[in-house]
Amino acid sequence: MHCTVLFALVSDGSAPFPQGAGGASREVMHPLTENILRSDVRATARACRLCDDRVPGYLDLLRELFPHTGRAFLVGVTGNPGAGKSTVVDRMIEQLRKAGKRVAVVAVDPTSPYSGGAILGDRIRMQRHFEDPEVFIRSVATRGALGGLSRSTWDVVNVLDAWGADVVLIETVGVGQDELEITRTAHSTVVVVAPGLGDDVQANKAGLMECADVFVVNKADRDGADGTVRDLELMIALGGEVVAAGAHSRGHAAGHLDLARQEVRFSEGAWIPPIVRCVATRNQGIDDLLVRLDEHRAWLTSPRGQQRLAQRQQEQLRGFLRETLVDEATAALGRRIDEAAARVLRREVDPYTASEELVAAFRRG
Ligand SMILES: Nc1nc2c(ncn2[C@@H]2O[C@H](COP(=O)(O)OP(=O)(O)OP(=O)(O)O)[C@@H](O)[C@H]2O)c(=O)[nH]1
Ligand SMILES: [Mg+2]
Repeated sequence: MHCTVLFALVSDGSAPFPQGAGGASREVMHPLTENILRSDVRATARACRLCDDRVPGYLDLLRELFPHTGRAFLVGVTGNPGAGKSTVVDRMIEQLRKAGKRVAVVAVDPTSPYSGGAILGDRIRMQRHFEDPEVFIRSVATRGALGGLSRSTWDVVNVLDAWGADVVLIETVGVGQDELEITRTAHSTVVVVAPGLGDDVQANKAGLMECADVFVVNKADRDGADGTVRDLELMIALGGEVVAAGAHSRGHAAGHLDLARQEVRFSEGAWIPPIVRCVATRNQGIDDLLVRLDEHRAWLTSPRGQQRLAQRQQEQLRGFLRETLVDEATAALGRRIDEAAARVLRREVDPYTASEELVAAFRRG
């Protein structure tokens, strides 16, 4: 299939996301801001490092950049370890570059034991793009207690948005709460599944699978791809209501899905995740994937899509708030937290009362 659409919505400037005001009224304070806005790659890389390490002043930089963000289309690419996410991302970069788009990739480095060394592999795979000044590839490391992974990722995404990325691809392994949070807050989420992982489809239904705006059944050159597509169709259908038998057509955002001649109807205006077969290693199906993402991006402008964007924003802000509150409370309470834990251990107080007392102490300041 030849791809004709390729993010038309990106290029015609009619992005469904509220745009920044341009920040003209504020005096530029941070030395990096101007260079990032001029798309200087070195300044952008430096800003990412400042955000990673939370070097004092990094928040001022992010505040200054914010009015210049909101233009990039943020696409999460997630899925089980080894499903082919990086290969898909690599091909997406290639296609988007052909269409003249500026692309950023944020690879969220998992500490998961499945994926030791994944980033090195990713780097080698994406090596050919490193020379291209219109492609920016960055990994975000999991740093345990030092700030949330989700926050760090969004800090970097915002820097890359300000740098001028048309599309930011965020690769995460779909395990762990943080990663799900990241995935849920992208504009569109691609869940990559490989054949032979049928049980995983079931196991992950509650978390990962619910995030999907588009499914990719990758490694379609392998046995079992049809079965995986059927499993996914079934799973998607469970979200709808079977209303009639005998329908043949299969629409994406059309409000119905034909499943073994059972027509399944979805609520008005709902987005039904399409399933795209890919052989990423052979560059098959990637153009179709980009078309589906384009469609999803268009859907985001619909009333239901706008609701989804609002929900995304609420979730993201709640996450930021949670983190800010915890950081502030932890810093303010200092040793009192450990002291309270010791008292609970000695059974002098129950943990419920202890945490209420800590909150009260924090409130008193
Ligand atoms: N047969 C086949 N192999 C593929 C395909 N796509 C990727 N692979 C191979 O699958 C392996 C894993 O691919 P990656 O792209 O690293 O997968 P990933 O999901 O990014 O892996 P992690 O980041 O480690 O979770 C590599 O050896 C790829 O060459 C495909 O379409 N067909
Ligand atoms: Mg990978």
